[in-house]
Amino acid sequence: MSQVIEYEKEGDIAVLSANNPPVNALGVEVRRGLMDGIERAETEGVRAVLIYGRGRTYFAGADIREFGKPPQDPWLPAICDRIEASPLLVVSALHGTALGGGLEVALSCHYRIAVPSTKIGLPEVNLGIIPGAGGTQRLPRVAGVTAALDVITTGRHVQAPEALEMGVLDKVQDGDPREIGLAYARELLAVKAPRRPICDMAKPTPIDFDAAYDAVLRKGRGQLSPAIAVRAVQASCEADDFTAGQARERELFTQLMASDQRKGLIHAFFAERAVSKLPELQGVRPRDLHQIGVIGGGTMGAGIATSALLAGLPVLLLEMSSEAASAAQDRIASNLAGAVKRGKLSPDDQADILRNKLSLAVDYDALSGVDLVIEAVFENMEVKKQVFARLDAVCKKGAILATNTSYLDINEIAQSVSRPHDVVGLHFFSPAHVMKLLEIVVADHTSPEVVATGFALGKRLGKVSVRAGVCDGFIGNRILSAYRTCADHMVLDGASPFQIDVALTRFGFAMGPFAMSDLAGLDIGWAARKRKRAAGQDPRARDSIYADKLCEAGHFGQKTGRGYYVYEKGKRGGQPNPDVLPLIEADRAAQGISPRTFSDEEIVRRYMVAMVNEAARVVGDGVARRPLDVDVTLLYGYGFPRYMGGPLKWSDLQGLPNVLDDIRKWSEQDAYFWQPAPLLVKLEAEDRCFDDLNKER
Ligand code: 3H9
Repeated sequence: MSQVIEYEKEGDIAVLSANNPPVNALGVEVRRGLMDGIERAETEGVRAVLIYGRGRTYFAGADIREFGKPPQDPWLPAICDRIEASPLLVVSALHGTALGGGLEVALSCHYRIAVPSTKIGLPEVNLGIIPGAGGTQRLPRVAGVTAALDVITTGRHVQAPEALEMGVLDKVQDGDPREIGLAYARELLAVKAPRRPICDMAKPTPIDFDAAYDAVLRKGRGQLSPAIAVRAVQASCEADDFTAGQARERELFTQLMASDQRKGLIHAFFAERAVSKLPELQGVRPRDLHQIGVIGGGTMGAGIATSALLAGLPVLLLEMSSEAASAAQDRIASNLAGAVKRGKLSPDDQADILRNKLSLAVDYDALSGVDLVIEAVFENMEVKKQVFARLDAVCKKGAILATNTSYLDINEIAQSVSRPHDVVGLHFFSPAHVMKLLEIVVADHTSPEVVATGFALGKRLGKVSVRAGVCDGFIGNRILSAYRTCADHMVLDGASPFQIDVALTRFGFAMGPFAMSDLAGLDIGWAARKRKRAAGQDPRARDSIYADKLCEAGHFGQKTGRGYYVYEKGKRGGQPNPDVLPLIEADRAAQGISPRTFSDEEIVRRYMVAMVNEAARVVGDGVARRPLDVDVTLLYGYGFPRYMGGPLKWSDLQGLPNVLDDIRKWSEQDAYFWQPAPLLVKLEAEDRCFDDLNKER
C-alpha cells in the first residue's frame, strides 16, 4: 500500500487516510494510493469507505508542482470517476481547506461531513486554469449554477456553514475528522442510505451564460480563466450528458494549462511564498514585539498604525502637537470604520482598539518602552536624521528603529545613531492598512535579527514582505522611475498621457502611470525631479518640464482636484485635464520635437521593456536578491497584472533575446536611456533566463 494513503479496516468500513504533508496535495503517489485503496476495499467485503486527511487539512488540491510536466497516471478525473462509481458507500470527512482537486474528490464521494472550521473552494482560476476533475460539472448539480459560478469564477473560500446551505456538505459537526467521519458512515449504513453519485443527478437549470461570460471577463481585466470557467459550467447544463460535459471541461482545462497566464499565475503563487525564505535568516530568532511606535500621523503614519492595530498590536503614535495627534486619531478612526464597513472588524473591536490599543503622545520620551518604532515623517534627509537622533536618545536597548522612507539613503540615516545594526527600512505602500506590499530595506549594518523581525512583523500584519537593498527608490520605486521616464519620453515624442493610460489598463494594469501619479500626488515626482536636477543629471538624459508646469500651478493630482485629470467631488475617476496637452505641445516645441503617432502595442512594449531593463539592473546590483523578488514587488505594490507573473516572468515568456533586440533597436535613437542592463546581456550570452536565477539563489 502507498505510503501517503494509509488503508485500515474499522469493522465494515475501509478507512483511507492521506498523509502527505504539508497540505495533502494530490500528487501522483496520493492518486495511486486512492485508486488502490478503493479497489482493495471493494475486494475485502466492506460496505463503506471513509476518506479523510491527516494533519492540518483534507486535500488542498492537485499538486501544483506537477503542472507543466508530463502527466502521470492515474489522472485525478479518473480517480474521481472511480470513487463515484464504486458500489460501496463512499464518505469524505473534511477539515482544514478542501480546495480544487481536493473538493473535486469530496464531490465524487456519495456523502460529505466537515468540521465547522473547514473551508471549501475551487480556486483554480487563481492559477490560470479551471477545475479539471469534474468540479465544473458536479458543483452546479449540487449547488445550482449561480452559486457554482460564484464559487468557481471568484475562487473564494467558502466556510462550512455556507457550504452546508449550498448543499455541498451534508453535515457539519465538531470533532476529529476520522471520528466524525466513521460515526457518519455508520449512521448512513444503519439507515441504508443509498449511494448518491452526483453524475446521476439532473442537469442544472441554465442562466444567461453569455451575459455571465461578459461580466466575468470585464471584471478579470484580461484574465481568461474565470471567463472560460463560465463556459465549462455552461456545459453542465447544455452538454448531452455528464460525460460530454466532462469532455468539454477537459478541453477547456487543457487549453488553459498550456497558456502563458497559467505559467504567470503559478509563478506568482510560488514566488510570493519564496520571498520570505532567505538563507541568512535560517535559524535567526526575531525580536519580540509587544508595542510599536509610529512617528507622524499623516496618511502614511495613520495607515501604518491602523495596519498594526488591526493585527492586534498596541500602537503609540507620536505627533508634533496635540491638535496634530487628534487629527491622526481621527484618520485612524476613519480607517477602522472602513474596516468595519468591509466586515473585517466588529464595532466592539473597533471601540476597544480606539480605547485601549491606541495611545497618542507629543513627547519623544513616551517612546522609551516601544519595541519597534517606524517613522513616517516628511521625506527629507535632515528631518529624518533629527528624528533618528532623538529616537537613539530615548528608545530602549534592542528597540528597532525603522524608517518608512520611499527613496532616501538608509545608510546615511543609520549613521545618525549609535546603533546602526538596529536600523532598517520598512517601506509601506499607501494606503498602508490596505496595500499588501512591504519592502524590508536592509542597510549595510542592519543585523539579521532586525531583518527577521521585519519579516515577522510583515507576516503579522498580513503583508507580503520583500527584502530590498539600499538605493534610490529600493526595488519598486527605482523600477517605477525608469518606466515612468519611458512614458514621459513617449509623451514628448507624440503619445498623450491619456492614450498611454488607456493602452496600459487595456493591457491589464490596474491603473496607467499618469492616473497613478495623480493618485500618489504630483508633488512627489516634482520633488524627485528637482532633487535629480540639483544633483546634476547626465547631459544625455532627456528631460521634460510639462509636469513641473502643472505643479507650479498648484495642481498636484487627486488631492487638489486637478492633475493630468480633473476630478469632480463624489465622482470616481477623472476626465482628461484640457490644460495638459497645450503644456506638452509647448515642451515639444521648445525642444524642437516633431510629434509622431504611437500604436497602443508600441506603448505597451516600450513601457514593459523599460521596466524589465531596470528590473534586471536591480537584480544585477543585488538590490533584489532574485528576479522573483522584483516580480512580487510589482505585483503587490504597482498593480502589475498577476496573470503575467511579474515583469521578469513576462520577460521570460516573451523570450529574453526578443526583449534585448528591442532595447538595441531603440538605443539607436536614444543610446543613453536604452542601455541594455548587463545582467540581460549576460543571461542572453549564457542562453539562460530569469527563472534559472530564481532556482539558483
Ligand atoms: C487543482 O486542484 C486542479 C484540479 O482541479 C484538476 C487537476 C486535474 N500543491 O500556502 P502555504 C505548498 S489546482 C503543491 O504556505 P497556508 C506551498 O507551496 C490546485 N504545493 O500554507 C507551501 O510550500 P513551502 C487547487 C502546495 O497554510 C506549503 O504547501 N488548490 C499546494 O498559508 C504550505 O502552503 C489550490 O489552489 C499545492 N496545491 O495555506 C490551493 N498548496 O512550505 C493552493 C500549498 O515549501 N494552496 N502548497 O513554501 C493554498 O491556497 C494554500 O497553500 C493553503 C494553505 C490555503 C492550502
